[in-house]
Amino acid sequence: MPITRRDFLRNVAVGTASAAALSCAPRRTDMRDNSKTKKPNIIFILADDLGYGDLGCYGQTRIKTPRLDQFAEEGMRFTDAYAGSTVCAPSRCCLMTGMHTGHAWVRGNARIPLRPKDQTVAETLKEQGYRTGIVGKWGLGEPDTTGIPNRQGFDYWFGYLNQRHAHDYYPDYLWRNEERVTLEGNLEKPGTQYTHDMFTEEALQFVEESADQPFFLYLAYTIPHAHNELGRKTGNGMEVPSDEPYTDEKWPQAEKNTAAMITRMDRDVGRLIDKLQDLGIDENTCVIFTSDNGPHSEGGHRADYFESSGPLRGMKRDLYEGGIRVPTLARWPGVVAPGSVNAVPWAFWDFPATAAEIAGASFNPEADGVSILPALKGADALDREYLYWEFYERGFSQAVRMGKWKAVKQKKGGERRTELIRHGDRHRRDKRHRRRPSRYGGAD
Ligand SMILES: [Ca+2]
Repeated sequence: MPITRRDFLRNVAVGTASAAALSCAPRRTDMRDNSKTKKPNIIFILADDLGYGDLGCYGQTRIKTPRLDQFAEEGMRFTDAYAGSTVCAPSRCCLMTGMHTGHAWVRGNARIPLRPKDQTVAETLKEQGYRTGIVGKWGLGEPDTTGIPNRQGFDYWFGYLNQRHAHDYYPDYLWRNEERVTLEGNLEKPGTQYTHDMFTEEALQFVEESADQPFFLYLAYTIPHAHNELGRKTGNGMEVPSDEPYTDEKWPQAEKNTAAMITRMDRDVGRLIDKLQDLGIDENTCVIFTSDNGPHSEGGHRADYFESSGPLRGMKRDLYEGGIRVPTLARWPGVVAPGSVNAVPWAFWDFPATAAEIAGASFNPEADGVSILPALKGADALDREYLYWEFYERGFSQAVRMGKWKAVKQKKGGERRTELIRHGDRHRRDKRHRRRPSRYGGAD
């Protein structure tokens, strides 16, 4: 049918309108350009009891972690990054307040809430105009105490307050800000709402809602921590909706589940990176991924089954390297060089000073940490003398790392003894873990 003059003009008008609409639409490149004028976003992703050897990019051969391996290729892999402590609560206190365990308010897994006077990284970032959110496991304040996230600088909070509660991957309730939220699905049919999956959805939503302003997201996953109470009852406390892709492996069920948990988390970290790219804020977002302490032998899982400590001696609750040195990756396109490896020693109490510097501010001058922003940009040394840890379970123990040296003081054979260890030396006498090539970082 021949086109009429009127049709022609209408088509042109629609076309023009469409072109105008298209030119106004926030294309990804425009958003990226705009995003560079904003303060950088910060996302800190914390795994729970993930060992130095649990990721492919740290030498793991059986547990599949393609997205975190890609994360390492696109960013920086630290060989000598340390957790705040060898168990959950003190490690998280160091991360939030910038103090090492010789100064931190929370130094053990007791139910001690943070106080109003404890300055947190979230408070500093909030003062700098950041929207601050935490999703996952907190562990630094029970209900109605001064320690809950909303009273420690977080605008938004969803997850477990209590660490023991966090053992259960299918609980009856969680907390959203100061409100207790019933998980109806788990009440009606136990095993319906897997909290890790809920945390991922919450994190994706938080990022989406915060994309047009600077934000700080602390995503504290509980994978691969054991559900210890379930483990004592059934022998398998490694809770996961599916053991895929390991169903057909000839491994004990708890090990298949452990591997499936880590691979599930790997997938979800990948989804979060994809979300940053889809929103066009990838290049204005610093993402750090790490673990709160070394691997465990709990819930039917054994730390040595997949050699979760890699080449390091010890595991969770040790101040040897396997208890505190953790897999740590940083990704920030345009700032962190892709595929870089950095051996500079740093620890959780450096995070607040780092986040503050990224935001153009400074952190509590009484804190112990220093900013690792120079290391993120490629520096191989930081201006500090030593790193220090102390730990109160199984008797009082201490550790210090200075340059190439590490000392561990602990009770052995009824008396407290100090071992001086040259960093990078192999521990041939320790038969608990087989040796691995040093390219994945030296043994302690
Ligand atoms: Ca932990």
